[in-house]
Amino acid sequence: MANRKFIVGNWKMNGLHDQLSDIGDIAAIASEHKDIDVAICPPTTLIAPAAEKVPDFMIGAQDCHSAANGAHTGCLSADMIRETGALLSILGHSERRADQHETDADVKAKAEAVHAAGLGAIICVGETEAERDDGKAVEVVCGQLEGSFPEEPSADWLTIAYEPVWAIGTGRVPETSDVEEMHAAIRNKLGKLMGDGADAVRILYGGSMNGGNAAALLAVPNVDGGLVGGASLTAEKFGPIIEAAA
Ligand code: G2H
Repeated sequence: MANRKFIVGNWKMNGLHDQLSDIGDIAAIASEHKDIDVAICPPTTLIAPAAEKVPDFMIGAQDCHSAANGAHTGCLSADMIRETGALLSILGHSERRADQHETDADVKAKAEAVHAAGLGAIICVGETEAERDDGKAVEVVCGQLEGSFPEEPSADWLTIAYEPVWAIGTGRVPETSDVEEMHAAIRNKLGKLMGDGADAVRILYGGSMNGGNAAALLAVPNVDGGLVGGASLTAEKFGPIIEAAA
């Protein structure tokens, strides 16, 4: 049986309070499509006001520290994230793996902290263009998945996002045959890592998804949704992606 589609907007470092109206507009579109799940992960500053504005809509964070508390200036714990009203967190996005030097072990620890706090986790994996050109894309992505994988995985709280680094924010999208190959490899790896529950873990595609290409990407086997950056910032752009998934 196909998994319920999951469309997640990753606002990255975009959005001031004025943009709460966009979250309201997106939530209104999502409310018309009860057969799929939709979430927005705005900057941390907007989580609490967004959760208050649209209490029936899923709001998430973009990162979370693995420690419960302590001397980690500028960081937020999973309990703090939950208190803001977030229900999930993106973890190990390639921008954080590059900019903040996050390792697979860091991402695994974050996933376990998020789970302990009762939040969902979206673990991101993806190869660079050089790794793809070297024919190592599947090996790299499956290695990241294994290294980032939590000890007690369950589809109830865990989602995987495949985001080829070279497709992020570039307008370039892999061939659907390459997406199919990678998502099948991730599904196979999930089976080895967790056994029976693997088929229910949703695997999202991310990287320059937009209203024009979403339907084709979402129709690929084992693509259970999308993690969307630039095209999630307004209802005008994100609405067609939600509708393509519904
Ligand atoms: C990939 C994606 C969101 P964009 O990072 O996670 O961004 O859709 O802008 O490529």
